[in-house]
Amino acid sequence: MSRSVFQGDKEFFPGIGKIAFEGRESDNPLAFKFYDADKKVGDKTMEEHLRFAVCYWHTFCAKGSDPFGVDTQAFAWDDAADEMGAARLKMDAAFELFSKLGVPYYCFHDRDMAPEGATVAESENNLATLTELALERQSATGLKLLWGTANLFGHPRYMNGAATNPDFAVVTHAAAQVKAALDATVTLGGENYVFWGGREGYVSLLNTNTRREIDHLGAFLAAARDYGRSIGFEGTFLIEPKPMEPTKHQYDFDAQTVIGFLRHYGLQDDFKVNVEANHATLAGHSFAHELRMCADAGLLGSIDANRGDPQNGWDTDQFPVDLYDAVGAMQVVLEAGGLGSGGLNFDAKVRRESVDMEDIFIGHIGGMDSFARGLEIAHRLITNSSLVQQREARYASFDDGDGAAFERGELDLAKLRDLAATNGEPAHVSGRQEWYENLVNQYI
Ligand code: XLS
Ligand code: NI
Ligand code: NI
Repeated sequence: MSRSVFQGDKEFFPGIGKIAFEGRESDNPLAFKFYDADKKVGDKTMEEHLRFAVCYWHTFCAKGSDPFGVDTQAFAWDDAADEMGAARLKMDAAFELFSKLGVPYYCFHDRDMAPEGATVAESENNLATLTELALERQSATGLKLLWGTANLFGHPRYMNGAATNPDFAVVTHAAAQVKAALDATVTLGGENYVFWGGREGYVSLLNTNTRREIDHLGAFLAAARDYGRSIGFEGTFLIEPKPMEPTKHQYDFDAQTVIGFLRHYGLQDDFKVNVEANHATLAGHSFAHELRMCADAGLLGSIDANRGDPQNGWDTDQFPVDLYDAVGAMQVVLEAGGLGSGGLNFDAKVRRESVDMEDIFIGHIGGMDSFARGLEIAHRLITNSSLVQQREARYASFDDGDGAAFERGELDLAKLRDLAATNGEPAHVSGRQEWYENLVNQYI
């Protein structure tokens, strides 16, 4: 194992070297079976298509606690004299893991990377100090920042919301955090900046003025956009929809809600959507549905790749291993022309019972292999099968004549009525869902 892949004085994942592609016959759990970074799929390599990122929070901060029990995992990087010392060790561990896994990107919340201080200024200094260190690590390893964000849900001050808090004083603290997190993101060359509004919603209508709260969110995001642009942020702002948890009803419920919100507040030229698989299913949608809604609107920004548990109704944030889902997602991404400046961020954590350090690697390897397969299968499905042509052929009646005139908005309701009367009962045309389903399975 070469020492060049880790950065600090201490190796946090001893015995694990750079993860290599060994192919599907390999029985090495610490090797890729399908993700071969340089392999071409169509005109781009797997690495260029998939743009994988590791998240700081689950991977280096969450230690297996749940509402019923304390941490089950122990991390050597927590073993420091003070919080700033622990934050430095955590960064060493993070860049060691990123490099060994061979992902091109990472993502973080301000508070994952640097501890909150006693004052706004102290918090800003802590983050600026760790940002300098991250910048050094990035230039030493070639790692890049997919997105930064601010944790506007953990501190008790945000219990009634951050940008949508009924108390203006809290809104100003949220703004201070976003300003500092934007500064850090720009310093680190982040390609996107995310807003996930865990507390931006309400628990009871009885004590909530939803109209004012949603207006405040619009004003807050516009201010963040203006500040970001003023300091040279050229990337994409992203909203990450989630219907609930922790707040009972969140204002960024699902993709369609966010798309409508962005257009209503005139934010659609700077903001796109970050779709998380587990949030899609919490909202009663499929992962592919949410991606498709964003792609149709030209607002597909990035992806938080994970999965929920079909029998559980919460954000379990498991590593994505469902091939059918990965194929469905990659089909939408490929048809949309790729992820642009977005990527596939593993917003996922190993289970509370997975307490070995190598489990973190195995989880990520499984997710990367699943999306590599999803990419190859979806690419073949689109280029070799007639799926796309068959789907488009269902709409052929709009391609010319009266159908095309209707699409152009040229036929009024009375004219449409006359066409129905003249042309009689339409033929029953099969939707052939089973044919499509069998085709996908054939390609898998
Ligand atoms: C929580 C969200 C969160 C965002 C970043 O459910 O997924 O992790 O991705 O704030
Ligand atoms: Ni997420
Ligand atoms: Ni989530």
